[in-house]
Amino acid sequence: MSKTFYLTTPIYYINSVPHLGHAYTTVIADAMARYHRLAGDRVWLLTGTDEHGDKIAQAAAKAAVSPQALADRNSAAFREAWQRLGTTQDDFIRTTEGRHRTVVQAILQKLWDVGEIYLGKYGGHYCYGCERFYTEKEIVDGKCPDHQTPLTFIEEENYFFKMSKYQGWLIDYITTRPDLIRPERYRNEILGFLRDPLQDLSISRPRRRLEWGIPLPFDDKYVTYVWFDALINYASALGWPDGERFHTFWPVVQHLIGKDILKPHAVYWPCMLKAAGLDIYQHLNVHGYWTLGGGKMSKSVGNVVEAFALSDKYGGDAFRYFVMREMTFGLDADFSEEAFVGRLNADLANDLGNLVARATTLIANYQREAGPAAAAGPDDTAIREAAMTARRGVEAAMDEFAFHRALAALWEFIGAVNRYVDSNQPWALAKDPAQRPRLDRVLLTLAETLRYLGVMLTAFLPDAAGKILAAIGHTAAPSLADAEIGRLDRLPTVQKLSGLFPRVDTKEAGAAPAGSSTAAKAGKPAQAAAAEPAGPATIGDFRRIDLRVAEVVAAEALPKSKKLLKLTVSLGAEQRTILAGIAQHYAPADLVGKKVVVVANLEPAKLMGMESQGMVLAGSTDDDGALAVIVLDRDLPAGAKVR
Ligand code: ME8
Repeated sequence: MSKTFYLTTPIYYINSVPHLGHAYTTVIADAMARYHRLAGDRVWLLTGTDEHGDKIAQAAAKAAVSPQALADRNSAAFREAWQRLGTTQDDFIRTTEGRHRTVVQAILQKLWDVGEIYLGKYGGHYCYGCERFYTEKEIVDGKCPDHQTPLTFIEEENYFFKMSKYQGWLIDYITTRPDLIRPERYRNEILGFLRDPLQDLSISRPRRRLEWGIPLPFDDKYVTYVWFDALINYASALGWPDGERFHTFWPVVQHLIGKDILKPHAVYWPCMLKAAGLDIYQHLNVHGYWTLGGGKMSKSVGNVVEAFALSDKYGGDAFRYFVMREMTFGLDADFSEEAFVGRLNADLANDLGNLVARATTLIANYQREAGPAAAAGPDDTAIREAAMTARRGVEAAMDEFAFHRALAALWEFIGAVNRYVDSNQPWALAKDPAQRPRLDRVLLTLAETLRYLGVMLTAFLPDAAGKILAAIGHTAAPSLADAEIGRLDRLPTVQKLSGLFPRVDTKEAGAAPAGSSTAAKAGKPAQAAAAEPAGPATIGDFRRIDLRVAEVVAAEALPKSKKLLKLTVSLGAEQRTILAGIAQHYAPADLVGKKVVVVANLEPAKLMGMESQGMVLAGSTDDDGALAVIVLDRDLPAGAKVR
């Protein structure tokens, strides 16, 4: 049965233009919405812009334009940004729209009528950047803890929402719903905050000080406090109180926010909803902050990564993959172009891109003579099971917004399929007519793997997924129900698909203008520069090194060493023992049968009391320690020279 799913992003302030942080939230919201559509759910994805308040009025004054003109211009910039990133929101709300203003005023009137709002006096330290008062306890060195700018003491008569009376109810509501605010660290943070007495919330600003806002319906000398106005967008966009859309989607509403706006969403908003008689959201999903070189990136500090330049340069899918894979949902992560390119090369170009190129090429090359396939053997069954495991992993991870875990589960599967190709060697099967049915089974398994990946990747890498599905002639709309292996008994016609994610030369990336030399800003040397050899190598230097293809015939872990694996390799005419420092990256069984490249004329070395007679070539990254052994992408006899 299809379910309904309603997800919102924050509505972004239009005093600045979109940056990486905004792009991150919107992209992961988009991936989540796509994922639910793939599962057949009825989905509504909302984003928009937050256009009232001091901050906007001040930015407009500074730019010598009217607040409305600034709002129009910058709201359009957000809209265009999402168009460039290809996100699929169903609605984009602006808080200056009539449909929103009407609802804010109706809710205010309702609360006023039932005595939830009163006129009172308040004096406090106010931050214009945050649009809020700070308590003595929160102030750091007399400054805003967020912006590090001086606060202004303001005393004035204002309207207050009786939030304090909801404290007990709110604590109880959160305590009895363990996954209301998630991940748990943010739930704990809010429960901690609620140990101190909760104050009433000032919900108005006098018009003599601020004109730019929604007038209070019961006193037009005041405009509505911007947070009270903004939060209501989630309901006004659905047509509260009685739109069809409201009835369909409100019962399942989930919010996605960054940790900076936890308090308004976890404290003010549920109290407002309760007072207005609306259901509380199902989940508040909170992500961490992107930093640059460990420092804060948004709001006060201007060093913002050009997310769009990176996305244009390396492709929208690469950008989506990086931000979803790199950040553990809920925690902070550091952004750098090197890490971006590292993941692009390792996970996208190498693991996924190569698999797609290999599988489509093999099928395209051999599909003409295809006949009835042999029955599925243990290897094929293992792939089918790995696919099911990965799908279950994705489903469980996506239930909790754990994008990083969903992708890790899929890449585990991609690794298994790459090993399946290595060990089944379809190119070798093709040489022996008696093996033709087995070859056809391998090709069928690969074709199904491509369909599976094309479907499963739709939410994460929509462009690449579309290309994979097109290459195998899958024209139906992708559906999670098709992410299953073991259904086909005939090969589909497949087009070769190579270069899905071209590798990025890290030398070029280091000097790249896009991302505005994030590495340099972050105070880190570009990786390419650090890896540069002392001087140019001559062809003569290179020829002195005897590189050979070697087949790993046996591999074992050494109980006393965490790092070394003992490999027995065949160079055709001879066998050698090589101790390779790859135990943290490979299980011995993963290597047996692989054709690798070794340095055959390396001076033997004694390690752990054994002689190592050569060296296995592997690529690795300095920063996150990823490592991959170099293997051949086509079969060659052991002992063949590598030049
Ligand atoms: O707060 N890392 O708008 P805003 C990750 N209008 N995400 C980041 C980020 C970073 N460094 N910087 C910003 C507002 N974000 C209010 C919201 S909602 C009713 C009103 C993202 O333009 C993250 O989603 O300051 C954060 O919560 C949001 O942008 C804040 O956007």
